[in-house]
Amino acid sequence: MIYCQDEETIIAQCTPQGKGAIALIRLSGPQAIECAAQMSKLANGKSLNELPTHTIHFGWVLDAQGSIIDQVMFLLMHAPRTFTGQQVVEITCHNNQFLVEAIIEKAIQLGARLAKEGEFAKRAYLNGKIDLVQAEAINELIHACTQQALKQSLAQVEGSFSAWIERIQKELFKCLAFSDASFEFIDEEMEFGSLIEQSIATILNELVVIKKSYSQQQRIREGVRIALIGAVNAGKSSLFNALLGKNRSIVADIAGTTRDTVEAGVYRYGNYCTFVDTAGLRNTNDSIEQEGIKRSLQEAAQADCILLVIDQSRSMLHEEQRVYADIIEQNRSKIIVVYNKSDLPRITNQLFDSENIVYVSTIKPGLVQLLEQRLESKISQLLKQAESPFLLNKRQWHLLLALEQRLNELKEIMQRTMAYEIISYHLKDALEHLAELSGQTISEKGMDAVFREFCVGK
Ligand SMILES: Nc1nc2c(ncn2[C@@H]2O[C@H](COP(=O)(O)OP(=O)(O)OP(=O)(O)O)[C@@H](O)[C@H]2O)c(=O)[nH]1
Ligand SMILES: [Mg+2]
Repeated sequence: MIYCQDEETIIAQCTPQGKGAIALIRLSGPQAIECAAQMSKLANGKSLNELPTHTIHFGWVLDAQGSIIDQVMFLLMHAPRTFTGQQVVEITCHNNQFLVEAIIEKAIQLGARLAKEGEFAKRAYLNGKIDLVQAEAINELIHACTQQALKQSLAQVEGSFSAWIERIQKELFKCLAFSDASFEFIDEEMEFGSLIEQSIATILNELVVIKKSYSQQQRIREGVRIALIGAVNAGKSSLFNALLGKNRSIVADIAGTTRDTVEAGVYRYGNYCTFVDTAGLRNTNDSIEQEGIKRSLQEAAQADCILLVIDQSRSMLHEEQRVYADIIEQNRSKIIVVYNKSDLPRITNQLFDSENIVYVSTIKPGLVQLLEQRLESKISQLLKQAESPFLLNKRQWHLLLALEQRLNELKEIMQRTMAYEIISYHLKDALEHLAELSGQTISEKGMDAVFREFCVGK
């Protein structure tokens, strides 16, 4: 454990900037309490220097002339039982940017410096309060856009992934012990070999499960993307507005009203959903409209879910039928066919399986709700597919791939030879990868790359 005794004292606002009732400012470092003591006056007449740890005090932050900057609460925490493992004072003040800045400025005058991105978490990691995987999970937790991401990142903050790494580490150490022991116990060589092979096979199976859903985890992380596509005038923008509950996109009975994609995000069904309205599909010589249509098709390809909106009150052109059939064919698992304008008599032939069609009308609100129910179940189905024991980031993903590659190599080697020097060498190599995953051996550069992802104040 590296204890950051020589670190400077750092300060930052931990709550987001902007108006609100209160803001939280955190000071961490060897001089944190001294610094807070010098800039404060407490209602109990005492100094923060002389008070016991993990106590809260009402008081004021004072400027150089001794005038009050703000009325605040001080949360006093002595090392090492703090988030960073250092001396920490958290100041809860009124959330006005001038006040927050004046308090931070005062601390800087007294010797603190502004914290960099993720610096508090980095100190927590360096002081052994959390491992790297937990630090990354804290960042995920802050940015979680779906309930599932929140649940999984919270579990990772609590150490679920770290516990998995530790278990695999133990298993590999056990293999290494068998491998090394076989130098001395030649008679047991075969038995040791098969024990190692069994362990490697079990770990590889676990890796397959963890890896399986990685490509779909983006949805868990960032929410789902729902694109509305279809012919001009089908009512895509009307539906987009109805789903959002606000008039975000322009609606008109002029074909080709929407010429570029318009997107808006909302929290719905426990997830962050980005709805994307697109330019209507039709044959046109207008180059701007053509570009819009190209973008619509790109959106459809990228979306997690497509609402193919069809005006059921008019007949469908042959060309249209062909385009829709293609879109459905290519996106079968993620499409919902929406027959809009069902307040009007139905003219369009039922082209598709009836269970895939939802009849809506944007001027009859109850009918949009039917689509919302369908969407909700589609999204939960999509997120279920993406479920995995852990939520991995790119760094962890690449290290797991490297680990898998090494274990596969080892498996192959063991089929050819039982040369234990070689087996031990590969096991040590795999263990090094695991150590890098949990941050036990990560380089300064790698560590900086991890914490740069964090915001200031975390
Ligand atoms: N009767 C009826 N009219 C609708 C309904 N939904 C939309 N409309 C009308 O259909 C016309 C086209 O609606 P938009 O929402 O602009 O259609 P769009 O698909 O976005 O059209 P483009 O942007 O041109 O591709 C407007 O006059 C709407 O008022 C509906 O459910 N019933
Ligand atoms: Mg439109």
